[in-house]
Amino acid sequence: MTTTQQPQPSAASTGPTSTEHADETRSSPGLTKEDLIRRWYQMVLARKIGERWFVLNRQGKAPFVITGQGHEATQVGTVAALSAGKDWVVPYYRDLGVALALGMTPDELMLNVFAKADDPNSGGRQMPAHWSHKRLRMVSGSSVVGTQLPIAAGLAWAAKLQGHDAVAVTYLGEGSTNQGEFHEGLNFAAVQRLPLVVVVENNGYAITEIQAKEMAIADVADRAQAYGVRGAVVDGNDLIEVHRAMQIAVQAARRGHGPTLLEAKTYRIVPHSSDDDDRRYRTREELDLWRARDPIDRLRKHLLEARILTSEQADELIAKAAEELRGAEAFAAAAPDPDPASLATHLYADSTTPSTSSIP
Ligand SMILES: Cc1ncc(C[n+]2csc(CCOP(=O)(O)OP(=O)(O)O)c2C)c(N)n1
Ligand SMILES: [Mg+2]
Repeated sequence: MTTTQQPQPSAASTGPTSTEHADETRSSPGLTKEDLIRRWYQMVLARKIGERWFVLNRQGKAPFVITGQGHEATQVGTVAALSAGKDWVVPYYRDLGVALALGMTPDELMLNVFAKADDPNSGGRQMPAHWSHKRLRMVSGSSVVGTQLPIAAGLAWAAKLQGHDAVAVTYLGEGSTNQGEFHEGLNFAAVQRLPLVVVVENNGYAITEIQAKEMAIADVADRAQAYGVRGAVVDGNDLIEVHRAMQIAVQAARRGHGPTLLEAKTYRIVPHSSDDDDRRYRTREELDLWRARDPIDRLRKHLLEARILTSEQADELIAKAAEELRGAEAFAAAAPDPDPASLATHLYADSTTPSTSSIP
């Protein structure tokens, strides 16, 4: 791989400069100091859970894992602009941070990776990271990338028809924006001016393929123009920037101004999944370049410089996250497996004889 093919750090054309990151007054409307601390803690916890999932895989306790280390600012920052439990969320496999920030507990996340009976995502039936949570209005997508777009557009359409104030948000990678469903879903949402926000987590890779091999454009957000919706590019490793852009998109959707295609430039600092060896397609130097732009370190630096947190308090929060994870793992490891007798539950209709009584 040549240097020119490597993904460039942050959104070069639109991303903030490093000087701006040192600005103590940086904030986003609607994010208090307490919110910033809480969201930073969620980023730390999401990172630790993702790291732990990989260890559990290597220990043979989780046959497959897929996580989002590096994407935390995009995932937590977008959720921070949502109304949890009211807005509809259709995530994709990378979105551990979305699930956590929305309200899925560490216990529930660990039940998920161990495929336990009480896993709220699927009762242990789906692969890990195929998110679903009824109370949180998080709707299960499919492993088939891009298919979440029409589902999210449908949810936004239903909310609009029913006169609800809810928006629908869906997440996908940049590679998945080449799928037909992305275009069909976005076009329909644009025509109907649906309350939809499409968040593209652009990490520069679709498994082994770099963006230049996925599409002939630099910014996925340029595709918005073709459908007549707003497009925005944001530095996906900066929680404050992400939140600000997401808040604008969510408000536009709630006010009836239709969809936004929000592209967050970020990077996954782990392999695609536990089945992938990323040393075969990207250099360690490239990884180091992005580790130096770690979204968690970046927000920590801001919190310290703005005197919102001391480094001792930051360390205490990191220790608290480790403790919370340990407790969740112990709880989930001891939880019951699904009853084999329930194997077909939720897979087939309870009755195979269609009732005609309700057909007018
Ligand atoms: C329709 C379809 N084609 C191929 C795959 C295999 N696949 C799973 S993830 C993935 C890469 C998707 O890349 P991107 O959308 O950029 O998301 P990322 O994993 O980088 O976050 C592919 C090709 C799939 N699941 N569905
Ligand atoms: Mg990608």
